[in-house]
Amino acid sequence: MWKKQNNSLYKKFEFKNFSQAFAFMTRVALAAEKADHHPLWTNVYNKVEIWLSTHDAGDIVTDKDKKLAKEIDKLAR
Ligand code: H2B
Repeated sequence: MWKKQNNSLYKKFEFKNFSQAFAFMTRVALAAEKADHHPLWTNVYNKVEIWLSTHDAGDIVTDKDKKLAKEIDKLAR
């Protein structure tokens, strides 16, 4: 579940290993670039944490974030 955290949508994803986590990040990177909407994220080994907000709108959550969040959920499967 995505949570509201500091004016952003936040979710933590966990994978089997680094390779799976990074493959996921690669898929997200391509989707983000296509949408011109880029995540703030961290990765340590098999964990990826993501925060989505719209800087252009003053660092708040907009429909762009909700849309990308839905897409990211699909890419995590
Ligand atoms: N990503 C996110 N998360 N929010 C934005 O407002 C945003 C972005 N704006 N990626 C885009 C790029 C903008 O800065 C460029 C100039 O298109």
